[in-house]
Amino acid sequence: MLDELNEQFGRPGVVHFEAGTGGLARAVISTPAAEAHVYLHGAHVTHYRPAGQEPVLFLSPRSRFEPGKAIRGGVPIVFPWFGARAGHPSAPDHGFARISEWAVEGVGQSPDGVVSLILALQPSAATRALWAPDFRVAARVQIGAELAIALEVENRSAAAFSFEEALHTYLRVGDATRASISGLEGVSYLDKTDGLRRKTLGGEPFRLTGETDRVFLDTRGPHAVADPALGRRLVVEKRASGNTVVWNPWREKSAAMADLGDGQWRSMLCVEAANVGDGAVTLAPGARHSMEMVLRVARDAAPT
Ligand code: TA6
Repeated sequence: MLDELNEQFGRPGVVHFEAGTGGLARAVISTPAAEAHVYLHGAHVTHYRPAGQEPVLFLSPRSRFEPGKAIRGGVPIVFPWFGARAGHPSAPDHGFARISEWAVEGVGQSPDGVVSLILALQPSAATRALWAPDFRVAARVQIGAELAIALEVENRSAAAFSFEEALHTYLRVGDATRASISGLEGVSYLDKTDGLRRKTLGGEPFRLTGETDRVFLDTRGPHAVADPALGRRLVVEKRASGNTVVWNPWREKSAAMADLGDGQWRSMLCVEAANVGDGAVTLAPGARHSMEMVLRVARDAAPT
């Protein structure tokens, strides 16, 4: 399979396909602007490092890389439901997209050097056993001075369907206890650590002080994560996403996560472009919806 992928989509010195961790197939992208890894498993971006910067995405050193299992870190694609699926206790958390094998549909490079990969997921017996509608999901990953991921969902059924989605981005930070997020001031959220109670953030940038699991409502971003430990700010811009999820399991919960490991919680901060809950998307037959997240290291001064 790798030979065929390299024959059809490889670009010498820029994009090649290889067996990655666990033997899972991945695209390795290398340009003067950035490098990245994209696994066909889950269309999962696991690594993105702009030139001259530390990696921007966190990847757990204990992550599993196995068929049917989610990779812990990078940008998991959550579709067609978020979290546990109500009424289906045996359904995989966060849907089946991130544990499915996606097909490479195209690889390109623009004149300015930005590399684009298109991966697609269509129904299989495994997905139909979980979710009946006929669909096509395409992930467009663009690697350059910014990382852009667009998730386009098409309804190929004869009836409308609703879905939830998230780009469950694990940002790499030097120390989550010192980081802060701006762009959420005054935004209401559901607090999953407190019985989904609806609350409103204050007027200051949001600093995490413990386990954090919040679904922010009706926020278009952009959000900026100030990371004084690494002396940088990460900017997350969104398009067609009304929710932002912020998550860090913190000390106790992460110690119980076999694929995360002690202390790793300090190096990660999930800021997720999403459409979930009341923000779920409903598509008429033949309709499409595209949500996008653009991630970059701010060029301005180091955070205060
Ligand atoms: O996005 C936050 C969240 O829904 C948390 O509640 C936590 O479950 C996290 O996702 C990780 O989920 P996972 O299935 O990847 O362990």
